[in-house]
Amino acid sequence: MQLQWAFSGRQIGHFYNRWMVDSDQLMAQIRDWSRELGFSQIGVSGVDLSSAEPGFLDWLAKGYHGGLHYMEQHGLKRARPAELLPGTLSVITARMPYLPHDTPDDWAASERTRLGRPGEGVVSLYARGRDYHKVVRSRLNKLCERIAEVVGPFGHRAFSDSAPVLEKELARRSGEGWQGKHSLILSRDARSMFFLGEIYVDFDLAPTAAVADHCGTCTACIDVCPTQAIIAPGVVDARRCISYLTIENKGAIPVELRALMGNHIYGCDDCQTICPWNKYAQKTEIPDFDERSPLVGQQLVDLFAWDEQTFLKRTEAARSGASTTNAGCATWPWRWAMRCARPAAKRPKKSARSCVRDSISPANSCTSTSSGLWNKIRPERLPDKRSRLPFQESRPSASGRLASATMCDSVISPAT
Ligand code: B12
Ligand code: SF4
Ligand code: SF4
Repeated sequence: MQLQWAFSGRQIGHFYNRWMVDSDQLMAQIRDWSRELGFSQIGVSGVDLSSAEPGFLDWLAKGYHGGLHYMEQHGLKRARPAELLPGTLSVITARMPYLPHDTPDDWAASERTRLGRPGEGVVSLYARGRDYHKVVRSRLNKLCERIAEVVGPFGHRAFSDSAPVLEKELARRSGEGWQGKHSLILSRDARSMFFLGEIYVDFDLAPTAAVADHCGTCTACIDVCPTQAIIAPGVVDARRCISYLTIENKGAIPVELRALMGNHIYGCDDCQTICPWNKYAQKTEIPDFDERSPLVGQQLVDLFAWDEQTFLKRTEAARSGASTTNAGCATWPWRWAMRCARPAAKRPKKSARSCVRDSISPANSCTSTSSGLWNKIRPERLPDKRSRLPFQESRPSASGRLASATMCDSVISPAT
């Protein structure tokens, strides 16, 4: 569709030869393009997020960010788009579903049954495909190219968990969904299994309206959280969240939380799989989010037993772009075991066998796990030679949030 140039309606600042583009028409066009690119909704937010600042500051002041230092490093720039990228007048928000197209309808229940199999290591759904930071941002950049074809060159930057951006607040106020009691954004049509992304633009667009909260009296996510990380509706203490503990935590996992973590080895979806809205969560047609990782359904004892060669072979696909770690999947349970055994360990100096043995020793309190997870691990089955696995801390995304192979945002880096 060719856009018509007009002087009417809300108008944008960048244009060819002083002609102006009608903002409503432009938005209709952006929505069409975004659907082709795999986004399920586009919204627009203004840049004044001041009403969210006290909540954000309070969250930091209470220390709920734990070791996520990037959350405080840029101060209020996170809530002030025009300070992060001077000249920003509007923010285009987007959401991209990530459940693969062939996900069975009973996916949530079937994910929950994994939690009852203590020998299995459970990797969160969002981490089973390609690195979402790259997928979302590259598609947002394609969207920008199309916009530029119509409006001419314009100032912009695309983000998806790649810079100090208050993504949920931008999504909430632009109507991508409401903020659930688990603090994530969910909507009536997509539910919550989607990623968020934004484009900061230097022209003015009419904001889209927020939507009403539909949690009602439900408290399922709060009640199910194994570590009671949702300390109040909409407020998560990252220090207790399994996602943080398995991905971000650099030190020892607090003893009192270890047993509660069950068989989660990378991320956690419990507050989403229990959510009644998610029974009909939207799926994606984008093949990038198909399961690439060979870890789904894997037994922990087998993961521990992999030698380097097996590890390299089996994670070949995953290592070339999974949203897990560039070091490799097999290090996760190792990292976990070693954190239990050797707090603050950077590199393994012990054999796998002795690490796991230490992890499950009574002195380490791991044997108190109610799931019996550690009891299932037989140290005598593990290789006794010194580990040669590429045990390195996964390189963080530009935001430092989720591990990714490369830092995507070269413009605003170091982003957070
Ligand atoms: C830090 C972070 C984490 C931390 C902290 C989580 C958190 N809730 O803040 C940890 C490591 C624990 C984490 C985990 C996960 N994360 Co995360 N994370 C982020 C990150 C980088 C920043 C979030 C943030 O700004 N937190 C700061 C606090 C202050 O913000 P807030 O939680 O919205 O707090 C507000 C509310 O508490 C509100 N408030 C106060 N009172 C009340 C009362 C009510 C009723 C309500 C509703 C709100 C409310 O005020 C606060 C200030 O505005 C974003 C990416 C980004 N740049 O935004 C991804 C992001 C939020 N994460 C995401 C995902 C997918 C996850 C996981 C599902 C991954 C997984 N499967 O393991 C889990 C989910 C855990 C959970 N229940 O939150 C997605 C969420 C997509 C969505 N649908 O919303 C994001 C947006 C990344 C992306 N680009 O897609 N994450
Ligand atoms: S991701 Fe898991 S640990 Fe974190 S708040 Fe949700 S249920 Fe709790
Ligand atoms: S589980 Fe219930 S309270 Fe939690 S987000 Fe879903 S509807 Fe809201």
